[in-house]
Amino acid sequence: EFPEICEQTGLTLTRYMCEISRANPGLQDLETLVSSIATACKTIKSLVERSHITGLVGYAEGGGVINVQGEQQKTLDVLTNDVLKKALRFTGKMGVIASEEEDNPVDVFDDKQLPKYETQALLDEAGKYTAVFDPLDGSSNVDAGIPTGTIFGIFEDDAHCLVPDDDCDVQKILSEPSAEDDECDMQGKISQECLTATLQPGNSLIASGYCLYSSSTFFALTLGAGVQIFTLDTAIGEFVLTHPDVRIPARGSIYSMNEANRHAWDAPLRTYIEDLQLGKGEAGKPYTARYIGSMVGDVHRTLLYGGIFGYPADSKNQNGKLRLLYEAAPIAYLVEQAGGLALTGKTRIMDLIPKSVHQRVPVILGSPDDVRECRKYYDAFT
Ligand code: AHM
Ligand code: MG
Repeated sequence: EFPEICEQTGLTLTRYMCEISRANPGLQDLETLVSSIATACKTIKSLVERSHITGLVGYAEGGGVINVQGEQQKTLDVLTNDVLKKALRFTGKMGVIASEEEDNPVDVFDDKQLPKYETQALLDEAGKYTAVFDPLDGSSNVDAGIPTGTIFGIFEDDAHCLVPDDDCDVQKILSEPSAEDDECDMQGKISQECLTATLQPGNSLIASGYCLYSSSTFFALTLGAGVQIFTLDTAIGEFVLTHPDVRIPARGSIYSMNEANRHAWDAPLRTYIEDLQLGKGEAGKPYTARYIGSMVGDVHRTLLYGGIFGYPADSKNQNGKLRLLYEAAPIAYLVEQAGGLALTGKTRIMDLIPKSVHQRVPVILGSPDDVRECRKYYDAFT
């Protein structure tokens, strides 16, 4: 007797998405998008894992590349951004993307290496989704073998970023593909349509997730009906469902924040953490601390073990450090879908409409009882 192959492999992400889209024909596009992201994550896992062998370590282009946020990009930041962007482009379903590693939202077909008439032809077929992502979060840790992750979110919005010049006769160029490339200069312009597609609140996400590159490679996903976590089975190269319907514990016993910033935190947070340390909180016993400094790793642990994770505001960084659009909101969606809470302190992160692509926001998230307890300190203070 031979068991069915599916019984040996378990429920793969491929099969999970296939079943979801069969039951919900409206979600067929998401099947393609999730599959392309999962494939990109496998590539990123391999890039990260082999980086000391292939020499893909350190900073990009001799350390000279500073992104729009004033941060130095690592070689792997640039490469992994490209991997994810290309994977999404080839689905044919994606319109706009916004990434930590891109200064502005871009059309997924905006490729400087392609002749412009080809770009225009592709644009006409572009899909109706917008993706926001941080391709390699925690990359400052990556050369030391510390866990990193990819964060992504998907909105539905049929928009473009590229705007052809007024004198560009798109139809002519499409009908005569030999036309000179330079007839249409579409680069460097950001349309209002493009910003509207991108600057959406977490409430408008239709899917989000992360991939954690650690002792195992984990892929967490929500489509708005709970959270599923898959583990990469390297023997078959597939993500297999290992944590169905994840529910965050109502309360944990771990806090996770960068305590080096404690002197600059505001008073309610300092008091809250001190109470946790002294066992004076609602749990009545002391908490312990865990802080990786890679949000995906810290959030993954918080989802599974419970507790509270934060990158709060401090006197130096009034909006904390984490970016609303492609870090805080997609993770907030996952955490809420697992029964947790994600606040800036008092406000729900999911409700915030980003004003700019790289806007930062204070984050406090985790087990509902822990986050509510923390919130009480803020309420009492004002
Ligand atoms: P990055 O996107 O530049 O990698 O920064 C985000 C990371 C998060 O993963 C993590 O929570 C935070 O930065 C850690 O910052 P710090 O080193 O200040 O504690
Ligand atoms: Mg990041």
